[in-house]
Amino acid sequence: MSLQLWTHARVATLAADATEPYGLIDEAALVVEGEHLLWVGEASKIPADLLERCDVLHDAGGALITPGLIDCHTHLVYGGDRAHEFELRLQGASYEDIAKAGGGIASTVRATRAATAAELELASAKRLQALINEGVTTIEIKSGYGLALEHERKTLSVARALGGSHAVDVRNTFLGAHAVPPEYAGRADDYVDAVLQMLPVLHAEGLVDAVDGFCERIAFSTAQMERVFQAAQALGVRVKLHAEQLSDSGGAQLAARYQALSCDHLEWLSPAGAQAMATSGSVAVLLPGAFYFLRETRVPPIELLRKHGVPMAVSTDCNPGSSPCTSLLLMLNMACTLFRLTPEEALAGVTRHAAAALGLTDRGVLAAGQRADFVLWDVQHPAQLCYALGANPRIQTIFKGQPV
Ligand code: DI6
Ligand code: FE
Repeated sequence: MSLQLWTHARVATLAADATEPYGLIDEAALVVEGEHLLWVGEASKIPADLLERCDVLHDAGGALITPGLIDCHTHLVYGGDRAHEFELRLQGASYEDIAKAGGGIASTVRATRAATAAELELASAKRLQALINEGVTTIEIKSGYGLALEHERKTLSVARALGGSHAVDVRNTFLGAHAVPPEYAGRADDYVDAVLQMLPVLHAEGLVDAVDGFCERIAFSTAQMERVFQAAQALGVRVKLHAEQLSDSGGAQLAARYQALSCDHLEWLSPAGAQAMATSGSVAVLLPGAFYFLRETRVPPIELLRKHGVPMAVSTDCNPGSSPCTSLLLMLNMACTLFRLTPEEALAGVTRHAAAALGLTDRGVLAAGQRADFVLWDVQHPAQLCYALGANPRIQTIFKGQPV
């Protein structure tokens, strides 16, 4: 098989065991075989026999190379938009007020149900392309605006189709337990029964890679979420949870008992919740876009997460209500500015730890055996990716060994 050699690059491997910050290697080289990396290190140390076999040569022109970015928490496939609610909030209504008055998630459910699969795909492809333009090579997409079998199926099928038509890997998450749909108003437990019926059907159709829920006083209780987690566990599907976003409901402890891949948001995470996450190995997915857009004032307990060694990921939470955001680079800046992550933590949060939040072990760092998903950037140092606001210094993306 032909081998590709990339030279004249600075590489930030983001490897967990690296001795240099960001795993930086000056004058680095990468050897790609097919869809995977065969060798990564200092150019001067490439074994001679390997160098001899490289028949396709690329000059990175001094670019910084990072792993392909991973957006591990999005609700990218939805109908309509919520700009009108943005206006209402600027007149003083709160996110919870709007949700209680039948707006919020419910209004996006109406628009998503009304849209055809083709319409949803067209609208969502624009958002996906914006993320790809910033170097995203893996993205998680949740359902949760259909809330009925045919519409959850439509959403998850559109997500799969987007993965097929774009140079990006899509991981599907079933978020049937996102909100109680209007036809179940006042009957949340009955709706959970319906979710338990949808899950095995969608799973059998190959549409579900993970299961998520919104555990919050305006959504589902821990007892209701536990029923969904039991059903996921019975199918061997990993779980995640929107937990402690608006209040401390003990969702993190529940999720930890089910070895959740991640708990997400976490503004109200308690010490006991952080301890539970550390024990279960769950990733803390931080969503500064939602924090910013909802003008939250309570920052996730970063120091507590550090103290317990809980890995932190960073994501857009791309959704029409609380984070209409299609820039993962902007989230890098906000994670640092708003949450006080170091740039190295933030970058690990969109690479290595984001992979872990999706249960993926073959990407997120640049090392032999990993997928050849990487990005060339027109910057000198990785901190510049976090420092700039609204810049996109991407030069080129390589996805599964091939230029995008
Ligand atoms: N938490 C969020 O921030 C989004 N979903 C969730 O469970 C918001 C969804 C929306 O407002 O449409
Ligand atoms: Fe979310």
